[in-house]
Amino acid sequence: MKIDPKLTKIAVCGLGYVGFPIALLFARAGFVVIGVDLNEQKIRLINRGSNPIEGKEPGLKELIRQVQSKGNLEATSSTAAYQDADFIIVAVETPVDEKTNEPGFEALKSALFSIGQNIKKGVLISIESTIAPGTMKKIVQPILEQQSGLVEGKDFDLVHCPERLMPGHLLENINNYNRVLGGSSKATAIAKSLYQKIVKGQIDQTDWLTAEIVKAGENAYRDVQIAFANEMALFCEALGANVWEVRRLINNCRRRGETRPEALRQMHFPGAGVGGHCIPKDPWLLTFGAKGLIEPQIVPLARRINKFMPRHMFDLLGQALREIDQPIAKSKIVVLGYAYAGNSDDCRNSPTEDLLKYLAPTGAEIIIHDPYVKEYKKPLQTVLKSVHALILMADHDQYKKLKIKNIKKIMRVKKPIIIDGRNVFDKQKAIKEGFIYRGVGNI
Ligand code: SAJ
Repeated sequence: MKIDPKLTKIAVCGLGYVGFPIALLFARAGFVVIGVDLNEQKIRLINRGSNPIEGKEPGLKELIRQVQSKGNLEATSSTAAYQDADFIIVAVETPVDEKTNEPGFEALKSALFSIGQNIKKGVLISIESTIAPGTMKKIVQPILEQQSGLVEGKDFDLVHCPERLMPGHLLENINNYNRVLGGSSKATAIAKSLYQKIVKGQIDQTDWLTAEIVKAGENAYRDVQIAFANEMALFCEALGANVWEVRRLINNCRRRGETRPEALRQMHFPGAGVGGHCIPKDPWLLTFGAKGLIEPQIVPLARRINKFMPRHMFDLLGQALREIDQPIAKSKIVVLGYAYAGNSDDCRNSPTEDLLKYLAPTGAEIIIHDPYVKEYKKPLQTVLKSVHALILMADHDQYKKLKIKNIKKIMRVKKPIIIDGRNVFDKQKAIKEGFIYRGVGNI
């Protein structure tokens, strides 16, 4: 289908780390783009050409400048923006409840109500949010039809094109990653012509349900892979082996008869926990989709193992303190890394938040450091002074550059402790310098 950007209006619902870059890229491609968000502050920032997204995003500032000069992107809180849109892209959050691990889809439903009440015949709507299998059929289509009085497939088209973005690589991901596009053949053909204006990756057409399962499933798969690495770390601790050497040797073996490098096994990294906006949530979206139909085993178990790792860090600390009869209540402990991953400022679902819940009631003096998080940016030299133990939670480059000898000097305690959640420090060097060292999978 031929789409002339100059004559086509796109509305983007939700201007977060998914919607805002998408809006920019379609605007740069020449479309008239109107972004809709509830957050007035974000709207003001975008309309004056500022960047509402925290953290380093290569190319984003330049893209904002290009679009600002073209003047074809506007942000608003008014849902009337949907009225004459030819395409509407929905990129709102789909969190799961901390206690029930179930999604409420409040933001999605509210967006769909507003969109349904304002759409015109002939519009195509693409849901980019990650959703539980069955959501397109059970929630998205019914709300849009009820609110608009239109019939999906006849009066408007509806597709599911799940986002595949990683903070810190947003534009690169949108431009280059392959996409899954679920919907009827007519709808996906139209949507594909639209997405090809900004996506160089392959666009795989399928149905709604398959697209829903693919996105939630690919992240559940990653969570299971990480959980396997974490359980291997627990095996190695119990048996007195070094999981990092075990991992190296496992990954140095190809499947029988294989010669391709990608055939090497890919045991993931054990660590202090699994955070972020996707991996801790998407497995629960997958299981929610099959609720009452099957009793999943591996996916919930992987979540439990990964969720346990911050507790395990706390247990390793307890073991080390007991070894030197240092009461935790009288200890000064520094936590290195508040962000959920190395060299990121993103703190969503950070494993450190779980660790702090275990540390808080002990009475210990807790100091948090993170070079990427405003409130925890203090200089390391001051933070490490007269500290009994350091717990490494995120492998920021700054920590990898630390010299064990210097750390010992600054900590100025007889038997300092290192609890290494990301295999950043060299265990032998640490022990030689007089540290008590406990690494995940290498104690
Ligand atoms: N982690 C481990 N061990 C590993 C890998 C990660 O403990 O071997 C931890 C990290 O420290 C972090 C968490 O898991 O706390 C998540 O890390 P991640 O690298 O998966 O980062 P995310 O959350 O940004 O993952 C996203 C996902 N992309 C989407 O949902 C679209 C994921 O599917 C991608 O595989 C990942 O980006 C990527 O590598 O691109």
